[in-house]
Amino acid sequence: MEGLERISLPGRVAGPDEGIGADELALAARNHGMPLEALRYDVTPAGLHYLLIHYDIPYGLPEEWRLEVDGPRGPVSFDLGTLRRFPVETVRVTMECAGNGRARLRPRPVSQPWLLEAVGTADWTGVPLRLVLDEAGLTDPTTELVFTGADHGLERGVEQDYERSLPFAEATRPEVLLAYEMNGLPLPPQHGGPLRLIVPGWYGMAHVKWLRRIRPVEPPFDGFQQTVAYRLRQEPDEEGVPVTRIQPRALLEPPGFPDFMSRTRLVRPGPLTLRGRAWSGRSPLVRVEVSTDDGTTWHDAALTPEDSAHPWAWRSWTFPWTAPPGDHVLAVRASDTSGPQPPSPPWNLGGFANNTAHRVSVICLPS
Ligand SMILES: Nc1nc2c(c(=O)[nH]1)N[C@H]1C(S)=C(S)[C@@H](COP(=O)(O)O)O[C@H]1N2
Ligand SMILES: [Mo]
Repeated sequence: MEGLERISLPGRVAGPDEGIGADELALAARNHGMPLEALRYDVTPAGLHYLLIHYDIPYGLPEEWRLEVDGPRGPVSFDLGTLRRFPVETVRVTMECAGNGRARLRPRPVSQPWLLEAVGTADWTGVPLRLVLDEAGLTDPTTELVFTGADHGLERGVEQDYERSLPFAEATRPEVLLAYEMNGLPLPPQHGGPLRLIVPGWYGMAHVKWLRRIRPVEPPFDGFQQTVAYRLRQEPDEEGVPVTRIQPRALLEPPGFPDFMSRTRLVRPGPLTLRGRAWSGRSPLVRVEVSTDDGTTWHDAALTPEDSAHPWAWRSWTFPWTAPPGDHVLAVRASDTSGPQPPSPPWNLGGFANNTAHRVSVICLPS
């Protein structure tokens, strides 16, 4: 096979005994996850927040950055100084990659091999998108808006700029931001600096980084990241269902201390507090349940009430456990008003939205 053909193959699933390959390792080393002990922070320090970058991080100086908006009277260009003069909003958002949980699927879709660490919560500061759309005269509710990043690459044989669209009604929700700060500092290059889109409640792919252009189109937008990638499908030729909002999930902050290689958790016998975070971008959380017997019995955890100041951020939960010596599998699952996390992984070709319960093996040492 010629080189270009070889790198232009469609997505595939791994064979029954196929381990993570060098290509997946290369992606995993570029796109790091949030170490789960960082679930302890309300706001994830920027360096611990997960990263997902399809192509290269584009080089862009804040003072030279321009956002082009294709308004009905022609293109309008905004520099960062102009964007900073709009009303400023800060929104605390839990962001999760749609591929989180992919590496646990069988068969395993070959791509960025996330276990469960593709999540983070940050304070994003910027201008509500609808104010900028208004200023540019983009007010037609029948349109879809296309957001283009400055990054460029080849993906399954298609050369492209990273582009995603949102229906007008979603794009103009008050919490959608053009963000130029993360956790109170200028947006770092790896997180989309100087300027990115933030779409609270949606999986990561919607939050276009290095945003350089917004244009209206008549729906449906048929870009690669909209119609080829980020669809739930069982077969390659299916139209599929678009990936949109974040499904409910709870994660356990790893208790005790780890074994270096296996990451198995070790705890000492006696009372301890299990703790973690839970979130959903689909509807409000109603409960978090914990199992200390690998999902045979479930018990309600104490879930902190929703903080009205931060409706898009994860919530904490705790559960008291008296660990007896021996081997245990702990599990945790969240429910929102649309239902619980599913008992078995929802398989699809892209490996998206696998939100089965988090299971953690724990060895409780002899007393
Ligand atoms: N321009 C651009 N935007 C992008 C991406 C990208 O590769 N290019 N990756 C998307 C995906 S898949 C995710 S999960 C989030 C990750 O954001 P983070 O790296 O700041 O955590 O960015 C999204 N925005
Ligand atoms: Mo993602």
